[in-house]
Amino acid sequence: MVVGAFVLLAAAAQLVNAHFGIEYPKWRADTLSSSTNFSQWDYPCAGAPTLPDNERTPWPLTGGSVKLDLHHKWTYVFINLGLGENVTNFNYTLTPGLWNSTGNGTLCVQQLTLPTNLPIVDGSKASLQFVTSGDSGSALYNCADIVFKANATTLSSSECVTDAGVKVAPVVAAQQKSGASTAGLNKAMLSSAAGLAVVFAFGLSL
Ligand SMILES: [Cu+2]
Repeated sequence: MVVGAFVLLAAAAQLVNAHFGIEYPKWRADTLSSSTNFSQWDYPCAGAPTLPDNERTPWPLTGGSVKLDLHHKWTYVFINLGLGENVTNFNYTLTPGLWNSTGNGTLCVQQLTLPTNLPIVDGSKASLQFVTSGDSGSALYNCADIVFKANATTLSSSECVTDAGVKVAPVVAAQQKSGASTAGLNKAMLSSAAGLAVVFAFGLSL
């Protein structure tokens, strides 16, 4: 029984630290590391400062790749873009409709679509804000700094692989051109995640 209690405690401790990581573009800091004071609960970027220019990831002017390491059983994901050297306002969304991601593991999207008429040129600096939110409604934050480059490329399809168990779908269907919006809820969203919490806790401890 002592061992059992220990496993439960260890699982609970890991749940607190699970959250998510950014594998691409290079994130500002490893906010999962217990050797730093960054907290993914902190808006807008987990307390991590902007990277120096030579560490910004080059991104194509038509949109680049993102690769996340999701540790939760399911989560809503949204990615915002802010333009400039030292972004405080992430006012462009790159995930219209909001993503519902199920299954934990690697989620890779080879090319995110940029908003139309985005005022960027070769060399424009920008930052990406990654937000995930679960059933409690609280959000987790991480950021990555990029520079738009005419000669930048996306990850290749062999570099950008989503784990078999990970699925993603927009929560709200894209707006129709007629102006009538179809607010369709994703099927996966309707299934309750509450029953999975215990399974998830033990899954993490393995
Ligand atoms: Cu977590």
